[in-house]
Amino acid sequence: FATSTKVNRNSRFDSLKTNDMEHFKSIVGAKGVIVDKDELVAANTDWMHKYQGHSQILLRPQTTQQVSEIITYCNSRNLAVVPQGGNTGLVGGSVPVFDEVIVNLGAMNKIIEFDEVSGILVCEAGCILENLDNFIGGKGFTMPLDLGAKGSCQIGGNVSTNAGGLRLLRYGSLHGNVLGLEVVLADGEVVNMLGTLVKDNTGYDMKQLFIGSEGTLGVVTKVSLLVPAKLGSVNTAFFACEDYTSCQNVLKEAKRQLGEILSAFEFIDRPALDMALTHLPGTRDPLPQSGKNFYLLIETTGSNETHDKEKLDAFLESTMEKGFVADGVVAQDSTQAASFWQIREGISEALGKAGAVYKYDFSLSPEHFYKIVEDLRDRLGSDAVVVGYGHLGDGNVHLNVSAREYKDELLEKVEPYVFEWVAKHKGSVSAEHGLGLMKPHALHYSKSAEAIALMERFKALLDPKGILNPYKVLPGTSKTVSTP
Ligand code: FAD
Ligand code: 2HG
Ligand code: ZN
Repeated sequence: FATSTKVNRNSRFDSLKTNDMEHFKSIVGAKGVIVDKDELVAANTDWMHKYQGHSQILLRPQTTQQVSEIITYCNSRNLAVVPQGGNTGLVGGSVPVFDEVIVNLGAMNKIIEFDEVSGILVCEAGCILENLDNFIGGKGFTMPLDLGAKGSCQIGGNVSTNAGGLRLLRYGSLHGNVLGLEVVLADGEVVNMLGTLVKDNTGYDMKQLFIGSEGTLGVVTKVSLLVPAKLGSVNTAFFACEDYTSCQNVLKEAKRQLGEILSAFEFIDRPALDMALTHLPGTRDPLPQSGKNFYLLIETTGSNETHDKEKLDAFLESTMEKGFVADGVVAQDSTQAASFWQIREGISEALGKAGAVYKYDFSLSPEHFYKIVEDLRDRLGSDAVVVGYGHLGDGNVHLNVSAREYKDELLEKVEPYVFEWVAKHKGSVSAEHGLGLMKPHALHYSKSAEAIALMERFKALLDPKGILNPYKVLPGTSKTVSTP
């Protein structure tokens, strides 16, 4: 295990006692209190196997009332808590750092209601994203977000990280799609903000504070969402480009030529493609003859198959004529389309198989999106493989550094270099994965000292004892750090 953030256990928190176990059993029943070693190892370990906590207990509440009773008790006993969903987070936020009580929402997985006219879904926080998509898919709708972790991540985790994903370009962020939340605060109070209205300007929009707060301000127990209609015509293409400037030109053209049917615009550089081809069984290079360094996965979603397919074919032709695209293929069926997506969605898994990986998730202007990858590659030379991929349509680059093993000397060459680079070019040190345990110390690269101080005031107001997901998100030292 290798973490870049070193923190000390806060002595303000008490440790778990036998009496606590008994009390938790009285709330969630014996079945809801997990102390099995294997289950605890899994819940203490993050998806990358990079962060590991030492919690002795995992609780599985089945109702909001139980969550409230758990949190009320933990607050009174000074026991720190980690809210946990599918544990697919990529910044060490979903696992304990020390012995925090893990509260996993997985047993709260009921769909409460779905309105087939408005497309408004209300469900419990522990519903798995893919299950929700399958449920509403049968009724002609689709979830507004899609990501590689859809088979395990929970909607409460998605909301708490403000997950972006592969179709944000089309459907927008959860700050727009979430209509309401039910949240349990650090003192156990249940706050009902579970509105089901698209428009509601009555007072402050308090739910927004919890979207992306990574479990530090409250436990999300229910979610209400506006979901779009599932359209019948989906077309997918894989393009190869000579250079990065061409990729930008293709994006400019896509916005105009594909316009309202554009649903994904994903970028993959050659080393990222090679990672997938090397480590994911069954993958094949979609354009084996091209041998280029830059690839784009473009998807359209619309309602008229003939019209949409014609548009995408014409788009490929015109971007090739203009010299922006060197080679391209439009998927002939859903199997071929799935094979393109398997590559794009599988890059994280492939990197995990390749060895140690340092992950960065930056927002940058299109001009700087790839420059950071090139600069870091030059800087590291043969010390590591630097790959670049991500959501080019949203200006979100996933810069990953792959090495045989975790080494402090390598990390010191990467950080703070990349954070300083991003700050200098007015980007964000986290576009979508959040800060978790990995990046609280880097928050100041993207937010002013005043903004961080205001965040700390909200935290102190909502969680005065700091029991909710301690050591995560906020640096706790904002008064001493200076803005870049
Ligand atoms: P967890 O990992 O369990 O938790 C994440 C954070 O939310 C933690 O801080 C946790 O404390 C908190 N939390 C979880 N549930 C609750 C709750 N009910 N109430 C309060 N706090 C809670 N992210 C993107 O944005 N875009 C992507 O494209 C994307 N792709 C991914 C692909 C893969 C293969 C993987 C492994 C991850 C990917 N992610 C992506 C990371 C992403 O953050 C998560 O997959 C997802 O949003 C987390 O949901 P989860 O249920 O697993 O939450
Ligand atoms: C993606 O877009 C995810 O595939 C994961 O956000 C990115 O692993 C990563 O760095
Ligand atoms: Zn992503």
